[in-house]
Amino acid sequence: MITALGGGSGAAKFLKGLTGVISPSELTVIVNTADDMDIYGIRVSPDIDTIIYRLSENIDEKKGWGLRGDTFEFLRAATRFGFPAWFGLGDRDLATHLFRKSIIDGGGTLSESTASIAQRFGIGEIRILPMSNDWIETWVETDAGEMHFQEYYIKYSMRPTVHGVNIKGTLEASPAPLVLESIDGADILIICPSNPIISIGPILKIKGVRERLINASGLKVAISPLMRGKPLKGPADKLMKGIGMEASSTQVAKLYADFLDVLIIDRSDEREKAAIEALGISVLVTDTVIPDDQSSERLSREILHFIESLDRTSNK
Ligand code: FO1
Repeated sequence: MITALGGGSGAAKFLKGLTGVISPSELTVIVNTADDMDIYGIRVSPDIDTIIYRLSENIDEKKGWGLRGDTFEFLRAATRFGFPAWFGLGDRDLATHLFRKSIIDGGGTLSESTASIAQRFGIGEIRILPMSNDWIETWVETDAGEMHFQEYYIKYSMRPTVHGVNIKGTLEASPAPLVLESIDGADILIICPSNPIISIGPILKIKGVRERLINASGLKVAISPLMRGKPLKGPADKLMKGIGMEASSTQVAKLYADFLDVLIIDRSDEREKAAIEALGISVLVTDTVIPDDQSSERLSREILHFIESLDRTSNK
């Protein structure tokens, strides 16, 4: 059994390759929900949808989110009534959100709606678990005031300078069903190449998750989302620097050092290998750029082979 923890587009691309090299029924994904947001009276869950759309091959490849071929007529019509139009809610995507809303308004949970949506997109054999069914939202403090992460990321295109990140609701939130069990029961735990602050960070803040990871018997592996201090997409470096951290693979290793066994870094960060190994973490240096399914499958195959080589040496 493999349990992966991840967020949006980077995690989805990695997981798409992983499901090409292992049986999907062996995979559990614990997904970040701190990007969730209420808009037009609908609760959207971008990271869950991005993973389901990518794994079911319905993603809009160009954007990296939303449904392929989607249109935005609702959004255009909504502006007539003064609705905000900065969040690209597609017409087909809207059906997913309304279905999720119908389950939750009917007394169901985000876990149940996620399992049902995955089922209807034909990937029900993969267990996709929200990290929690409770309200959690990421807000960023910027020189333009405090705002929801999505507003910072989309409406203001990450232009405002970030001074702080508040992941609201994690203290009160409980792990969703099967989350802790899927950490305990995993042979391998993979931290996907997602933003360590707002995609992986919130999952690690959920009650019990971090200590289960520390005590889990499975091998814990992470893929750094940074190359020469930059992510392929998104604000990871801006947020890390905004809260006074270095934006580097070494810094990522330090954030996970209390549970991590292996960190996968890109060749462009090879010079950081020794500093990361000094933290007691094994390092695999390879090409972590995964623009398509075959490069993503190659990365997963390399990681699984590296893990087997570790097992062989450790069993000696
Ligand atoms: N990202 C954008 O850059 N612009 C958008 O308009 C946008 C709309 C959107 C709608 C639904 C959805 O599930 C995701 C969407 N995303 C958009 C991506 C989203 O902001 C990111 O995937 C995550 O929140 C960050 O990982």
